[in-house]
Amino acid sequence: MSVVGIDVGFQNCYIAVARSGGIETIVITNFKNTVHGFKKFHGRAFDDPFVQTEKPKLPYSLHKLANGNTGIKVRYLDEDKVFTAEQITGMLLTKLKETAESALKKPVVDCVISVPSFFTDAERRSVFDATQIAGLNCLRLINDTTAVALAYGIYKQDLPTPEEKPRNVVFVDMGHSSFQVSITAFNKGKLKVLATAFDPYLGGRNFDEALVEYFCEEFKGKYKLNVKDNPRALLRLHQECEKLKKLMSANSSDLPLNIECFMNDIDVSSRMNRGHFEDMCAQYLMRVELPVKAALEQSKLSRDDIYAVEIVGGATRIPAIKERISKFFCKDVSTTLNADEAVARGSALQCAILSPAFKVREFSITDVVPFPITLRWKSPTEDGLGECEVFSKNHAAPFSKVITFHKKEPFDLEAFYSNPQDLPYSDHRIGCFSVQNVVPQPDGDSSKVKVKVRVNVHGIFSVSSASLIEKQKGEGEDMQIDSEPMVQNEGRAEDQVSLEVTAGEKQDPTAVGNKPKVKVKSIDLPIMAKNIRQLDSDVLNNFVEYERQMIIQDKLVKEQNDAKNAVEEYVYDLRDKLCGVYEKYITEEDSNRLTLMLEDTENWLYEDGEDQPKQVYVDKLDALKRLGQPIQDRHREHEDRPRGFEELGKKL
Ligand code: ATP
Ligand code: K
Ligand code: MG
Repeated sequence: MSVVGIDVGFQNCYIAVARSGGIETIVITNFKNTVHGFKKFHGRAFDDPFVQTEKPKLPYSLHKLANGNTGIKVRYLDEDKVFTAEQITGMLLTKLKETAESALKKPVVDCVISVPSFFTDAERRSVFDATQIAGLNCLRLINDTTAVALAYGIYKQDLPTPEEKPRNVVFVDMGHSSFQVSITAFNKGKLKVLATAFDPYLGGRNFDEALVEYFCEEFKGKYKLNVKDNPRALLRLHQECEKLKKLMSANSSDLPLNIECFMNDIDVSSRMNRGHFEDMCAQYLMRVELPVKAALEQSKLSRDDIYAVEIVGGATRIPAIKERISKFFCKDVSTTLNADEAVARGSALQCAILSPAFKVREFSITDVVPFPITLRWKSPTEDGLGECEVFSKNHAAPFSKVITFHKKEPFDLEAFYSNPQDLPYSDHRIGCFSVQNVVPQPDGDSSKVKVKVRVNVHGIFSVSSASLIEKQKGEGEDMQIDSEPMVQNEGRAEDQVSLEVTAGEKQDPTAVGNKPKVKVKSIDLPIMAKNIRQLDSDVLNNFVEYERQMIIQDKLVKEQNDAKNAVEEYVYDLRDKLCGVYEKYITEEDSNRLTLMLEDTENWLYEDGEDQPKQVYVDKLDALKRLGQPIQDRHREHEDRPRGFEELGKKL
């Protein structure tokens, strides 16, 4: 079984595999010519402003799904069909999986997939569903910058011991669509993310778009061309601008932009240089400092505490971006890691660590919660609502907490992100978790209900379990329940359980302390999750089945094509040989008859034989071979004869 890491980028995808010799990148895809740019439609409502601004720029159309989410229309088997984001990413992952399998000649099932650190619960659940559709076993959704941190730290021999002051490293990843910063503390055998900050809408594409805008304006005046009305020309301009942007990273002099037959048979040309480009992009360059600054502030470190600033991601090659980061930290940026592959390589390393099938040095990862999470419930207080922030920003994750409620009946816990303005999109709901079967105590009093909330290894939130604590006879009313230091392990990742938080109707300030443990009986309560932004299991199962059918269908289409091509090849091959090497081994009459038949077959392939079941081609090929084979045999016999004599001669 292979152990792989997958970086699904907005523009580029990488798969890396862990082998005994180290990590190797095996698959690289670039979406330019296919459906691309759908990464940010996961968990997004169709009406989301981002979706609406993207819509006109895409080479495919978007549709509102029944649940309000974004559907993507693509052509499949000569038909237009609307797929969910999960299905589209599922198809992409299937392709990556197949490509990796044929490269490795081994099945690929276990994997770790990277996601941006700012991905919300809905986005993570959606990507996770996509992995299921592709038949992958995703051991972890890892944050991009955390994967990079692992790739950086695992081979370092000189990290401080656990007792020493950690080594703090800043990781910066600017890709095509987004910008992420993390600050991570390393000690031997472990890393702890201290803070993450991001601009989910700042990436290389903004710089391409600035150039496109500029040249569209220029060509309007200079050539009277309305480029925006011509999607094909606009796409070409985009590609040329991206090339120009990359050239400007290496070259500060004036550079030409020439596109022949650009539009209406007109050749266009212009020039650009780095200085001008930077002026044009000032509004984007200004935004570079914000997340960098925010991350440093949140980490509570000073610049002097930073050991290195490591940059990855294609867009960090823009000199002005490097300069800004370097200036902020008063330090040169480092490029220790492969800027394009680091995310996939780190993910593969994490997969190797989590997979029981692979032996690798242990390295513990503590990540963070990107956005604070609050629970809300009905309560008979003044405003009728109780509220508690269960995870603060940059809280360690994965992590579980136990909260105690005092309730007489079943209740709902509404989970949402505390600060809607921080989110990459406007919907701050996470879901609603109903704690069921809650009853009062026999004496009519409220029952203590212990609820466990958790952010798991994928960064997904849930109310994971609940139990009702039955009062035992003779126990005092204000009985305290001690926090139970139950440490659960998920995979081999570190998982922690915090002390108890008390929240509920009776606002008793339950001191969490070292009170003696009392014997209690606890009853597990069922939890029903509602409005979770995840596919229902039957919908997911349908998608899994549909994807399986598509894989079978694709295989059938491929086999059919192969069978058809085999007939075509045989026709050409035999016809050539009939006038060549086979000429001596067939009568003229037979040769003419066969040539005619080959011609008929060729015509048939373009007409009735254009689209036939595989077996029809197989039969056709067999029929031709029955005629061709004897000629080939006579030819071979003759060819072999002299050699046969030679062999015989040697023996004699
Ligand atoms: P994301 O991380 O946003 O999902 P991604 O992972 O696909 O996107 P990367 O592959 O890291 O993105 O980077 C692609 C971006 O980097 C593109 O915008 C590309 O034009 C840009 N890029 C690559 N090389 C250079 C260069 N030499 N100079 C400037 N930009 C570059
Ligand atoms: K990438
Ligand atoms: Mg990326």
